[in-house]
Amino acid sequence: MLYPISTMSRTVSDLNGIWKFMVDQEVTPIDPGQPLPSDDVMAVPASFNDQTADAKIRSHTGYFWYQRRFAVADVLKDQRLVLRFGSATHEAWVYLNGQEVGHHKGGFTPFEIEISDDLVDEDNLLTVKLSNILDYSTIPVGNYSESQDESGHLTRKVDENFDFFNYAGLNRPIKLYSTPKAYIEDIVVAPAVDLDQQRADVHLTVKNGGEVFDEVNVTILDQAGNPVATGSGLDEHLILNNVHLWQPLKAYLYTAKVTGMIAGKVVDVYEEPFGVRTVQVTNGKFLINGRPFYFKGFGKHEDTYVNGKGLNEAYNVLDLNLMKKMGANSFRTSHYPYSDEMIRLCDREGIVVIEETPAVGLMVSFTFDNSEISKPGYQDDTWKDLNTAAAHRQAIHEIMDRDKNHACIVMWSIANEAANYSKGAHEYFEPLFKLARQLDPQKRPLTYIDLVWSNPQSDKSSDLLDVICLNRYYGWYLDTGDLEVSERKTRDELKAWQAKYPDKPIMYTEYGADTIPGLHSAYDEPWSEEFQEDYYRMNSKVFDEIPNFVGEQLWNFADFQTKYGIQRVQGNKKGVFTRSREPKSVVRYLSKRWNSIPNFD
Ligand code: BDP
Repeated sequence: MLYPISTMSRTVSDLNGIWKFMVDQEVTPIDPGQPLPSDDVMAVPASFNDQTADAKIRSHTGYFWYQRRFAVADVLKDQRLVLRFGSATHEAWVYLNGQEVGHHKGGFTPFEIEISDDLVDEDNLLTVKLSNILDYSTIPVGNYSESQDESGHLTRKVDENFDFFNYAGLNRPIKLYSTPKAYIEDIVVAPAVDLDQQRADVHLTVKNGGEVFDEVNVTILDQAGNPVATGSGLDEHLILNNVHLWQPLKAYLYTAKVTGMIAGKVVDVYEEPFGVRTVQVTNGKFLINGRPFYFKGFGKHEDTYVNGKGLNEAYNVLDLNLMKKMGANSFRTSHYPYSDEMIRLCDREGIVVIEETPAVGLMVSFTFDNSEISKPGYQDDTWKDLNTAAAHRQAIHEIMDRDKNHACIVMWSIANEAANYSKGAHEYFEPLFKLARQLDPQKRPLTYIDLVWSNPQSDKSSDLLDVICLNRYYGWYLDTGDLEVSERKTRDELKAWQAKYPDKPIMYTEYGADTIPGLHSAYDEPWSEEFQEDYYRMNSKVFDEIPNFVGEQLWNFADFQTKYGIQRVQGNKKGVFTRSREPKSVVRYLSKRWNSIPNFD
């Protein structure tokens, strides 16, 4: 799927702004062809939850509606017109002038609807019904229940099986774009690089949609806009000599300019930026451009005040600037694919990304008692009760479709903290890994992220992973406050992983301690800023002893909102920045450490 851009053959209009909004009480049926019977409004893109002063609307679970009007300029009427939702969380039914024109399930990936035939001349009514229901068939996974009071009123409830607020709505931009009737539908860029010869063979595949071009030309432009290679056809190999590599924190982007022609005339033009780099896992190292790379950075969230999970580009820019200042080079899109805009920004800024599917909460019976888990044949109900495989496959398809060309993405995470320790995990994950390997034109490494109970003995499917990625909270959830015992456990476990898989790189994808900014303790107690620093120092010390250790991504970049809970104080406080991005004192320690660790060994 191509990102909507304007070129000499394409226009993009923005349908963001203020939309009508209404929570569906499921009492009177809503007619999508009529003005919504509501005076409420919501800004788009943004989650609806934190834009309201009404607690009931904020926590509404079920269905809700958005609506706006738009007109299309006459000059565009003979064009192919496409409505593009950057995301609609989590399920959407789209109506144009009262007719259902599209449906999509999955809250973190874009979808498009061709609407050329459904438009009326002057004033089009666009109505979107959404649902924020999550259950055992969706990713993320939610514990869903319904109850009815005496008057028959239905209450729906989602108890999130994950640790972030279930922000929903039209979270990402809504655009209306035009293409000609013969159009470039997709471009796949797969560069094969000969590092010694500084040469890249860029395999470009172009998909022609609608009417058929009789000629397709491809030009690769360098970063200054000069043509450096040309070719023609839908399936081309273009050679770049003296290739400029895309490097972590030193991005270099080429542009593939594709032109579709009919009868000697240019019909459609699209420009796809791309970087050239190699990614490889070998001998316990993670190589980027042939050199052992060390990940320094974060697990993050799309989470800001008021916008919720809505696109917030100023925060995106600030976050990357704060990362760079700290000497960080990477983050994981925990626990869902982030916006197109963020991924494109990372391409430009040279930030290395591990992109995760929305598969979080694939574990139905979490317990802090792990006495049974390491026994061979351990099984809980997860893989019997969950029915997520179809949604998971769809998410992998959609992520690859959207993000396959991005140089910044160096690895895909298939899931976060699933019950990999339970019998049935291998059967569940094997086909998904196979699918991802088959779909990725750049053949990036694959991983999933392991919960603490998935250890070298208990993890049933770690053989599928290219990199062992661990979320560990020794000293926080386990042996709280005891950093001596935690240091020993951290070391023992990392050594055990390394012994089990001497050729697989190992990294931490989460480790952290909730910290209230401004809370100090002469005894370095948990929740204090002192403890947070001690905790990170302990972990750093052990990391530096493990030969195959290739990276540290801490939890979390910033404090973020969650559901209520006795362990949460207006959200998760493991951020090294507050939710408004003020640094906690540990940022000084981490900046010093990361600025002194090179990106490459
Ligand atoms: C891990 C989860 C993450 C949580 C974190 C925590 O992957 O989403 O926020 O723990 O508890 O289990 O802080």
